Amino acid sequence: MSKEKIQICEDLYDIMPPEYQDMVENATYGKEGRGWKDIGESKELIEQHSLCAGCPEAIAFRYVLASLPNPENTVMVGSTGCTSLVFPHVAVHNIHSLFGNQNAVASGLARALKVRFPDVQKDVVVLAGDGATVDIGLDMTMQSWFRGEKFTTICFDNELYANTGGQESGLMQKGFVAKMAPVGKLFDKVRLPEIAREAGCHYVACLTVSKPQRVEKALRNAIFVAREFGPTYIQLYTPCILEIGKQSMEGLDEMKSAETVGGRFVFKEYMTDAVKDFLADLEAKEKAQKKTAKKPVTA
Ligand SMILES: Cc1ncc(C[n+]2csc(CCOP(=O)(O)OP(=O)(O)O)c2C)c(N)n1
Ligand code: SF4
Ligand SMILES: [Mg+2]
Repeated sequence: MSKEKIQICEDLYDIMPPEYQDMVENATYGKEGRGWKDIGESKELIEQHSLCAGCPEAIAFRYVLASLPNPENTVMVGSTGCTSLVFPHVAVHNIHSLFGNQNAVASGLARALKVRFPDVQKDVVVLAGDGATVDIGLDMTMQSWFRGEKFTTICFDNELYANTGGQESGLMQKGFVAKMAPVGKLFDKVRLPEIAREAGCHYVACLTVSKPQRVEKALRNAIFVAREFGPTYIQLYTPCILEIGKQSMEGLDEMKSAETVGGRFVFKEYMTDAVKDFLADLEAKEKAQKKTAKKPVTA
């Protein structure tokens, strides 16, 4: 990796916003082993956001961006919703697709990038809400999995259509009453992680964003597996604090309670046997690399 992609042309340097200058000077592009721990020291990849204060989608975005193994060669595909408010502030190539079409767009993109850049590893990552992934976009989501497309799909699951004021989504929990769904959800939450596994995803993880290292691990696993094997899926619980009536500081507590035993978001991971071996191998290699890096240099 290198900082080449985000360098500012010398003649324009002084008129660029100070935030951008700061990003270029302090970016972790090119840094070996960059990850969620860099958040706080570097504003790289996301400068600010226009979500509600305290919205867990914001921190989820930061963890995802910080964990991308190859940000300068990654293209993210988004869809309409609260998530799409963040993309304009993100320093990673991204496409805003028509609501629900994200996995169809990503399929074409991943194939085109392979043809155009046969010698460069390009990662395509879809990031969309539950309404886009499961309801209106379910056909596109499933068909991309059936076809074995080599990219990662991330769903920010806040269990409703937040951006349009709170309509019911397939991932909404049974009985929940939203502002625009007064009857209450009549059916159980759709089991999308299990559907993903059965529709051909090689690696699936479902978790909250309360533990950044876990998000980082799941995302990197998903991206590495997508490169080698085929589709991968990550479902992250990012509660809409506005809809569930929580204060800006209460999102973390909500996620922690949803991931305790018996909760809707107890951590789960599915993978094929081949992927299990692949990830174990990868972990062993990473450990060996870290060990070598730690060895003192002797004269
Ligand atoms: C083709 C199309 N249909 C419907 C909409 C209206 N719309 C915008 S955002 C949205 C819901 C988004 O919900 P979700 O995907 O769960 O994302 P969230 O806002 O909850 O993060 C809808 C239905 C649209 N913009 N385009
Ligand atoms: S409406 Fe909900 S999901 Fe959207 S930004 Fe606000 S808190 Fe987040
Ligand atoms: Mg939603």
